[in-house]
Amino acid sequence: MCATCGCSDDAAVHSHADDHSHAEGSHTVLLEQDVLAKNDHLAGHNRSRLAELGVFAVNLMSSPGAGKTTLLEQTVHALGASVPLAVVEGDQETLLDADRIKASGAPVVQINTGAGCHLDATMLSRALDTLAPARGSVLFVENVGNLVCPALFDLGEAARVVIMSVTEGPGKPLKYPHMFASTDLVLLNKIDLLPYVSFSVPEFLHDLRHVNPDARVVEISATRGDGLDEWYGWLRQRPGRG
Ligand SMILES: Nc1nc2c(ncn2[C@@H]2O[C@H](COP(=O)(O)OP(=O)(O)OP(=O)(O)O)[C@@H](O)[C@H]2O)c(=O)[nH]1
Ligand SMILES: [Zn+2]
Ligand SMILES: [Zn+2]
Ligand SMILES: [Zn+2]
Repeated sequence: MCATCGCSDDAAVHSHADDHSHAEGSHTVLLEQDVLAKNDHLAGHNRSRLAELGVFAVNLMSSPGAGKTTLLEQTVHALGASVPLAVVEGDQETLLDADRIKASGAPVVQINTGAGCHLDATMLSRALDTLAPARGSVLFVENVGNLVCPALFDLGEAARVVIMSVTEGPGKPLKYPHMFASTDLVLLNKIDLLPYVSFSVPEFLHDLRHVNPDARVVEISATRGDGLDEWYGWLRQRPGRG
């Protein structure tokens, strides 16, 4: 995991609305010894909370600039009238992405991670307190642009989506295997630029299959609209880990 990231230093402060209990003293010590174990525990709380609300949470991950916010803007325009949607925006600084989503018409909260390079389950829990997503909604969590540690932090999401753009060059699934191995869906974005960049789709698919034989792949252009109906179809099915 990321050794320099300070985003996971909060004490394990959480209530147990459900029935489970544990000795909070030893519990906290254990969790301090293992940031990921603590995170996984809180992710479990988020998962139960989202399930009780019937909210389908999608953790959207990519390199910076792959097209996450553009895709979300398009999705809000296309589905916002028929499906309740909400968005959590993660960035190190600024409200820029949240302002873009707000302008497209969906409820949104921005989380700034400061020096941190990923979202964790505590941050999502706090965002849920503020956002209070509607029963039955689809909740998009735009993770911090980073192909490394976001893959290690379970947020309690039902499904993971990686956006990879054709401008990023070859070999990404092999160089960042954890990210690509843990995803349910890969959106290969910016295919409108294929004539202008050196990128082989068959080579990408070949590399991806090495680390993840099962992930679904959809080729899209978030700006031009190619493939987006298939993405909306995937969202409507709400496939996930259950
Ligand atoms: N040509 C082309 N450009 C795109 C496409 N999708 C996004 N872009 C452009 O790529 C740039 C980055 O898009 P964003 O949606 O801001 O990317 P992001 O992943 O949200 O970026 P961060 O939040 O900074 O990680 C913008 O200039 C978009 O207009 C696409 O399908 N084709
Ligand atoms: Zn607990
Ligand atoms: Zn963005
Ligand atoms: Zn990190």
